[in-house]
Amino acid sequence: MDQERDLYMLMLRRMMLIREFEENVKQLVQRGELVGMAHCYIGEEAVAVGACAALRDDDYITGNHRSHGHPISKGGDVRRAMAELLGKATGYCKGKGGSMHLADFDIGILGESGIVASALPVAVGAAMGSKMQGNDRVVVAFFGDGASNQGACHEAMNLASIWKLPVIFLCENNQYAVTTSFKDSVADAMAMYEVTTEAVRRARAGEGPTLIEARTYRYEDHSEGLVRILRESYRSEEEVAAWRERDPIDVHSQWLVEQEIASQEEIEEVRHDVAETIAEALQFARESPYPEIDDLLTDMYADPLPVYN
Ligand SMILES: Cc1ncc(C[n+]2csc(CCOP(=O)(O)OP(=O)(O)O)c2C)c(N)n1
Ligand SMILES: [Mg+2]
Repeated sequence: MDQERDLYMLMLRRMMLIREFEENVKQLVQRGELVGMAHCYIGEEAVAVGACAALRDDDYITGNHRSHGHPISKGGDVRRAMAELLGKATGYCKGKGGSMHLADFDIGILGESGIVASALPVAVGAAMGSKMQGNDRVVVAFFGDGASNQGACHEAMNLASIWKLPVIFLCENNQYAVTTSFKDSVADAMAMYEVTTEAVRRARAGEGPTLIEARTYRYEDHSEGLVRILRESYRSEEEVAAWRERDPIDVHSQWLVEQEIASQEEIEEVRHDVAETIAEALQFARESPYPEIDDLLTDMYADPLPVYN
């Protein structure tokens, strides 16, 4: 029970970490301190946190353009993530990747990409690697409802099925691809944990891939700083408010209290601790140096470059 309690409290903590991290990101964009695009995951936290709770450290994940939450759910370091967003040399990709390129091979975070659906074939490749090496590592590929329309998505799923690869395709159906509605839902963290645990069991047992569709919702605009016409043209304030009523952090907190796993005070302690952790990460990122000009091309190409005849 202690182990289970630790896991459920860790899930709460990680959801809160993502929320606090991105509340800061929103402000950094507004102040012009964070340049470029930043796509927030606020409202969707249960999906990544619940799914990653079912994984081991040496299992893999891939993400997309909306992927601050995925590495945090896998146990990533919020300091290195924040530094990467601010373009600092202490960031996950030494400040050269930014918001859409967080990777940490040590804990199975294979990377993310702003090219919609492009990480699905990468996930299938990693799953093929697991199979060829004879280990039982599974891969979770996070992608959106919009990405499900891309050819690369279907090609990746087809190959994974034919080769019975240990990959879980996790579609985060947040109802919209930018402003295009999917129509018509809720992923709570425990439901995600349970369904992913079963998919992981199947994958490790050699039974092949699973497709999970998590119905979820993003509270924020497609990306920070989006022009007004794109903000207001496709959904109503009432729709957003209705989704906020079933907030994943509130749902999980309530469940913890109802099950007598944690008290309200303990939940508030986690919230307080998370706020301190993120504030400290931001300070770390701000105080970190930018990469040196001499390092511009370091890590960009294979070294040595392969020679093809
Ligand atoms: C191949 C490609 N086409 C179009 C885009 C522009 N684009 C960026 S995000 C996005 C919507 C993706 O929607 P979805 O997969 O549902 O993810 P969400 O943003 O909802 O999390 C589009 C069309 C892109 N980055 N890459
Ligand atoms: Mg979407």
